[in-house]
Amino acid sequence: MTGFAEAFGRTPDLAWHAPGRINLIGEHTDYNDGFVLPAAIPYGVTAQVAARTDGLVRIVSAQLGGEPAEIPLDALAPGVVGGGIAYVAGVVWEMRRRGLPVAGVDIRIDGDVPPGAGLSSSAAMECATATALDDLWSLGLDPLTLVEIARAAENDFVGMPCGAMDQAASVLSTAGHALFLDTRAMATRQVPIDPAAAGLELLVIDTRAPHRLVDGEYARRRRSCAEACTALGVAALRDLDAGDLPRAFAVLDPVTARRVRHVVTENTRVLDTIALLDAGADLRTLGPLLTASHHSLRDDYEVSCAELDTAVEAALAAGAYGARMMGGGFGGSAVALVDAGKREWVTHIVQSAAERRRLAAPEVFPVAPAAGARRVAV
Ligand code: GAF
Repeated sequence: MTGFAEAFGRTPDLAWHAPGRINLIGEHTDYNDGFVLPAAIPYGVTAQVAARTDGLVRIVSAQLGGEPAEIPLDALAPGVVGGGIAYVAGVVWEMRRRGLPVAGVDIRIDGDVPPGAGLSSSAAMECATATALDDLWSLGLDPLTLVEIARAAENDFVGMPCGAMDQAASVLSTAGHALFLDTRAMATRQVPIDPAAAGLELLVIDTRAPHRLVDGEYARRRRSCAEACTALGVAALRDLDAGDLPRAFAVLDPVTARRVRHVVTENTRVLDTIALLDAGADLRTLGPLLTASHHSLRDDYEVSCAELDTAVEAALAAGAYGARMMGGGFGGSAVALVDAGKREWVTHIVQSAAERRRLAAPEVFPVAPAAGARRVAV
């Protein structure tokens, strides 16, 4: 693994760590002005940075290895670099695009978010870079601006049209809380959640399913939502509620109407979850909402896959109170709410189910809501 000194022949000036995330509920709602409830996880990315005076941006990744990528600031443009490095370079590019006083810099990225698990390793890379550069250049940017910079890097430099959930979770989360985010107002509230105190655990089930067509299908879902808005005369699907669904099914083709139904019902499920948490309800009562979210993503939004469905069904059969796929879909991870003492049993049942269907063996591990981006020792 390449260290900073080995890569650049000098020591870093400072370092920031930004976490990946789980999402309790609120899937494919963030680009529809809707509600989400993610939480940071104790896995993430650290960006070590050191200022340069020659206008050169050098980037190295501990995981990718190899020689640092070297790009003169003036040459930074979408398409110039690819792979994992693009999430980092994109942040520098976006800061420059905003007219911020960007200079040359050496950046080393090191992360422990399982790659391809749908736990937002890319947002963690962007947010670690954005927060470290904000500090290095004393930009004084507020956290929401850092979220927007990270998201813009992914949208406009990398070319992935994501919403703001992952970057918001990475920057704004606090330990022991889920982050309730209204993506229209970009208003947030920290919602205390303590599964351990209730004898429960949130288990991540990384299906290790290879992502298939994720980006293309994601963009297609976004287009369907935009087309539905035009046809129904609303600014965003957030503006619809259950009473509008009969009209959606009358006006739209059946597939697009089902996409709309997912977004409308998912927003309601997030608000119902928040209501339960605010009322101090037993966390077990969240379970049916999580499972209903999965069914809606599977049947109406059609972003699940055999691996995710198998994981969710097996976790429920093993006694989970609720389980659902997370993130964009077509692979990645599910989350299950289980009795803490049942972790090994659930793992066994989930792995056996995958084996019976000749699917990759899932990795199962617990996560507790962790802190958002923070400065760490170099
Ligand atoms: C991916 C995206 F990056 C998020 O913005 C969000 O849309 C999610 O898929 C689906 O809820 O993680």
